[in-house]
Amino acid sequence: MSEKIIESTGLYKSFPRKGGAAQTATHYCPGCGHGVLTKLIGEALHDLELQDKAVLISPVGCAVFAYYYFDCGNIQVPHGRAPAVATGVSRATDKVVISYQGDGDLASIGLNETLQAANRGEKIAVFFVNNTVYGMTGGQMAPTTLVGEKTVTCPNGRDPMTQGYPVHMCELINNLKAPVYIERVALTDPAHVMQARKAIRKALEIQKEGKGYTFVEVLSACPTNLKMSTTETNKWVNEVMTKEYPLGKLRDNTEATEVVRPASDFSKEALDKVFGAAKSEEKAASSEDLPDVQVKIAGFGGQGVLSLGTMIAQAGLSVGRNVSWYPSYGPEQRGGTSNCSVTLATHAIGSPVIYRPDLLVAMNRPSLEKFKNDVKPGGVIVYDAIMGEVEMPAGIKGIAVPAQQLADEAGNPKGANTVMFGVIAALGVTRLPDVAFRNALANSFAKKPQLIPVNEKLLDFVRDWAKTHA
Ligand SMILES: Cc1ncc(C[n+]2csc(CCOP(=O)(O)OP(=O)(O)O)c2C)c(N)n1
Ligand code: SF4
Repeated sequence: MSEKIIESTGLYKSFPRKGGAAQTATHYCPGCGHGVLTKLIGEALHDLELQDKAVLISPVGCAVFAYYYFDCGNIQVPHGRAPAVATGVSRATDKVVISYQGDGDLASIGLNETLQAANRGEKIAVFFVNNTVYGMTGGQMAPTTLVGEKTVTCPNGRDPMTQGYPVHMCELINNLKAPVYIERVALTDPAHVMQARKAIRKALEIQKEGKGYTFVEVLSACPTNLKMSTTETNKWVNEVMTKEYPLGKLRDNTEATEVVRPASDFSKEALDKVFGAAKSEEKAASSEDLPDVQVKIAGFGGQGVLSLGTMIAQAGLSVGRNVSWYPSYGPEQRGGTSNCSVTLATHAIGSPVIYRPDLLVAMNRPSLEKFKNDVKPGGVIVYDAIMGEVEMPAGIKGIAVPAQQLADEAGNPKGANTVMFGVIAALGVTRLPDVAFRNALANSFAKKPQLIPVNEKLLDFVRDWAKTHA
């Protein structure tokens, strides 16, 4: 009698991990469904000639090392983020995209992304390993844990009164219009494995044809966390788990589905158009080739740190510089630390992150201490004089500004921020002309135009102060 043996041809021949010795066994526990599913997908990729065309997204969970096994394109992504990454790859390329996920990954931390990707009908084959627990982290309760099933986080068994009911992913997804194919299978014995094999191949064929979203849920044994033998676990899946999660095809719209969505245009020309790159290159070519200027402004939330940064960025924008403004603040509405980074450049800006500012504006002492050693040699630190004695790093010029006092003296007690803005204008570090600062003021107070002349007056007052003090 001839016997069909599933060949693991779509997998690497051996699996050397982290530069260690080559292994021919996976890292999965004996009897684990992941190992069987890996072989089935590998075999299908090979038989359908998809290895060069497929990108497999591996999750966080026991399948995190899938990229050591599948001989195709591989990406490993953060917990629950596979549908988002799969969407990107699927839309940007003509690849067959596979999202391989466990129940914690897909139905808990990644539930929203899962449903949204299914609802959008992304061209992705999702293989969902439902083993009713968080396997990798030691068997915590998962969204799919059965009522009464004991796990390390529900040692008395899942109680729906406190932990809710098991989540049925196939049925949830079957409520959405877009998916093309939905089936639930099991990996418990040869007959079920053969049915799973068919479903996997079907899902990948649909991807090969570019028809749309497919979802195959795979009931899978985790003998390690269920604390049973492989035979007992498989029996449990067949006899207990399938009562909660009935096997079978929930939808097959393959025949009725046409390939409708055109491939997205991710050509360089199209992307340049979206991001205005061509325009910015033109602008750069016609501008004076000034070096980049990087400014960091830091203080507490509520001190106008972010708006001061916005004003500097607006000043740059108004005279045709490329600018970036990059805020960073804590979760508190008020009082937490807050800073922003502003880059003014002639050419396109690659990253808004600043490590070595030319100018630091420090609104309080903790911010000054935190960032003062980052300032470039020859750079400037402007700080609020209220801090008192301050030690400057070697080669850095420090300017103490009595911001509130100057604002009061100028008859504009709410203008401490404009004082700092005026000092920055007077220093010339930003290499922006005077008109740029006036433009930014006008822009900032556009909704209260009566405040524009008041603040322009303050700007002039500060400029005079800076001539003698800075
Ligand atoms: C953002 C984040 N949260 C939590 C974790 C911890 N973590 C690692 S794997 C995992 C659960 C995986 O369970 P499942 O998706 O069911 O996969 P299995 O291991 O059972 O195959 C968790 C919570 C993490 N790595 N990252
Ligand atoms: S812990 Fe469970 S899911 Fe993870 S490899 Fe072992 S048997 Fe498989």
